Amino acid sequence: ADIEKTFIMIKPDAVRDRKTGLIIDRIERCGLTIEKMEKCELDEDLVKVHYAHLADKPFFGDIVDFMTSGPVVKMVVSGLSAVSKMRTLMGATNPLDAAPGTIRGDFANDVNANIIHGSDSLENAAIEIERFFG
Ligand code: DAT
Ligand code: MG
Repeated sequence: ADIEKTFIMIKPDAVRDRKTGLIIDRIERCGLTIEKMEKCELDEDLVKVHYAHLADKPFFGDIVDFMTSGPVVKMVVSGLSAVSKMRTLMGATNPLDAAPGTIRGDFANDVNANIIHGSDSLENAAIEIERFFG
């Protein structure tokens, strides 16, 4: 396994509900390292670029509204197989399908407001780190 960097974002629902610390604890317990972290608000254009792969879906407007509804905490997380390890730790996109013990399985109730984002490939991780941290 290689040391990788991935882009993680704690979404507005989790920040609002003060789950940031609990989520960071789970990430660090996996042996992963927080390299960068910043609380910020996203503008609509950035959200639209980030979720461009879903632009033709009927729920695209809901994603944009939700992701601009309050501050997020964006991070660069590093470690062995960080991309796939974070995807496993997060659980399935739809919390109904997310296993207990995963972040979404334990904290999320809504497919749109699903607590956390994590890059889905090493290639996208590099693109997303550049997009959000420049
Ligand atoms: P993931 O966030 O697991 O990478 P994705 O990239 O397919 O999943 O979707 C991005 C976000 O869009 C997801 O975290 C929540 C929202 N979303 C996806 N499918 C949805 C659906 N069927 N209804 C509402 N929101 C959805
Ligand atoms: Mg995705």
